[in-house]
Amino acid sequence: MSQSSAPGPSEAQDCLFCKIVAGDIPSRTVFADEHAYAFLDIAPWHRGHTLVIPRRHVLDLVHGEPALADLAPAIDTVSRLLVDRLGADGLNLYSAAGAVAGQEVFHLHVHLVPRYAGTPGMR
Ligand code: DGP
Repeated sequence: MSQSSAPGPSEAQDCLFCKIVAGDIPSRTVFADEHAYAFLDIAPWHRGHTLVIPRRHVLDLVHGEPALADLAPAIDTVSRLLVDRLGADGLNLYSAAGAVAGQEVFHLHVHLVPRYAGTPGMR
């Protein structure tokens, strides 16, 4: 049982986050490396809420070729950067795989959400 991560042409062309990676839709860059791009979420749950995505189109954590390893260095770097620079007290890491799990944009993304003492729950 295997699934390709290669999208059909229309799937990648229509993908919001592929357009952000390509620079066709503006975003606020937090970090970038060879495999990953990190940018501020447009609707932050808390200050500094950042999305880390693979440059290549992968649907989610469980559909398509595994890509989490591509994101690991960026996740390590951005998590520490957010906490250090923003003075956060902690951080949540979250990723939805599939509409049933709450995924709304179907290009793998990891939410990094800085947390501040005295603020309410995750969303
Ligand atoms: P999810 O619900 O887990 O699929 O998260 C999708 C996130 O993507 C959501 O928190 C809002 C964010 N988002 C949607 N459209 C845009 C956009 O055009 N720019 C940015 N920066 N973030 C977006």
